[in-house]
Amino acid sequence: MSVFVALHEKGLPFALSTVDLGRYANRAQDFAVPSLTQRVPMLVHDGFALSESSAITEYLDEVFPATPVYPADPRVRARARQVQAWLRSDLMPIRQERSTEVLFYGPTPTALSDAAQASAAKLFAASEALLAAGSPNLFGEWCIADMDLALMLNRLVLNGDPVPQRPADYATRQWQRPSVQRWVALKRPAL
Ligand SMILES: N[C@@H](CCC(=O)N[C@@H](CS)C(=O)NCC(=O)O)C(=O)O
Repeated sequence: MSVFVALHEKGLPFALSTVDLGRYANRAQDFAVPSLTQRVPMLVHDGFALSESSAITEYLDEVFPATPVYPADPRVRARARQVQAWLRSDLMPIRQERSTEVLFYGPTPTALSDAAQASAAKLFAASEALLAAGSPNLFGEWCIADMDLALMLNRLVLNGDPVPQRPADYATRQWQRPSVQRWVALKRPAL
């Protein structure tokens, strides 16, 4: 999702090709070899293949700098990368109990476990600390880390789980962004 959103924000034309993970298409030679990691997403640009979403969005910003998706200031950019790296490596109970199916197919009635509630408390604390009162974005101008943080928060917001007002409002606003809505509106196979 973050690569798709970054490409749209940057106004770069691209073709989207889906990989059937359920049938292990990521393990087939034509994907496994260029991706190195056998994981989606993978970008192929002029014969250069790259997987891992934040590596891809950082590459895109360096090669196509006209419309950046990362902040310009080194420390603010580092903070944005910190947020992305954290969201990709922590909060596993939320990711398991509120999978992206909640976002793109509908809510689940299962209550959050204690572990997921502890992860949620950590997510809310960081979000409250990062979001200044009334700020629509994390760091002034919108950046790709806004999409990542909103996605994590919306695993809870869109499921109807309790979320403090400021992060909830932020996540709801971020979800309306046209590039994000393009991803939300993509046609998906039935579960
Ligand atoms: N941190 C990686 C996560 C990528 C990832 O977890 N991809 C999953 C699908 S969401 C995948 O390809 N799973 C297949 C597998 O690992 O075999 C990124 O941001 O690109």
